[in-house]
Amino acid sequence: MKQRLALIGLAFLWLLPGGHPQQTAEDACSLHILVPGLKGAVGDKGQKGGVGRHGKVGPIGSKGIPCECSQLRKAIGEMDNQVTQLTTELKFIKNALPSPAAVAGVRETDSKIYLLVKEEKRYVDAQLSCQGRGGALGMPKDEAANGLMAAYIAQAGLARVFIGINDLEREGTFVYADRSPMQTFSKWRSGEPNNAYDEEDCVEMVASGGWNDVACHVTMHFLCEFDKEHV
Ligand code: GN1
Ligand code: CA
Ligand code: CA
Repeated sequence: MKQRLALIGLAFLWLLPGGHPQQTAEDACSLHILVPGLKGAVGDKGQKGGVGRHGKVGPIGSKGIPCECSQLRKAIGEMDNQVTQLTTELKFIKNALPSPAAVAGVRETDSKIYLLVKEEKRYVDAQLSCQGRGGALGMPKDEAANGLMAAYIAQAGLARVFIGINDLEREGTFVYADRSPMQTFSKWRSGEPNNAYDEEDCVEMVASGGWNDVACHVTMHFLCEFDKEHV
């Protein structure tokens, strides 16, 4: 943080009138190049500001002191990326974690964030809760996602959680909560899905990562997932 402030300060110093009297309007460091970027990065209004973008790269200065703009621009670009990442994370924290029942910590991949919610809910209410936080019930679509979710459940000391898979619409045809069809990947436990008592249309994941169809009206903890792009 200190380093970032120092960089912002440095960028401002660079912009102060009279700081570099030798520079001409043609210099690559001219104001219109740097100001938009800085505005976005500093953003005094917070919420709406979003991330600043740099102006177009200007012409290379041909005389006067050697321009350090490429370094500054690189530094600002890096700050820009950090701001983007922090904005995403903050947005997620604000939207997804107001509930004290959410267990400590989340798990993430490059594209998703997973959140285990330690509230016992029926399947539909669990899905609504995830949606209310900006996500959906976790949908393990490959081995990696399934393994990550299973490890998360096990580390939290839970035995089972609802995940986003069901055959509510058509008995025996399981789909993900986003309505996408099951592809080649699945992780049914041996003998599942069995539609026991003729009433199992929702799916739990147990700590070892296996899936079992269960009744949708039972209550249990659940695991939400969030697209990093959309939090
Ligand atoms: C459980 O109630 P029981 O033991 O017959 C489970 C079923 C599984 C079954 C596997 C509510 O059924 O979904 O298919 O074990 N039911 C519940 O043996 O967890
Ligand atoms: Ca069923
Ligand atoms: Ca079952």
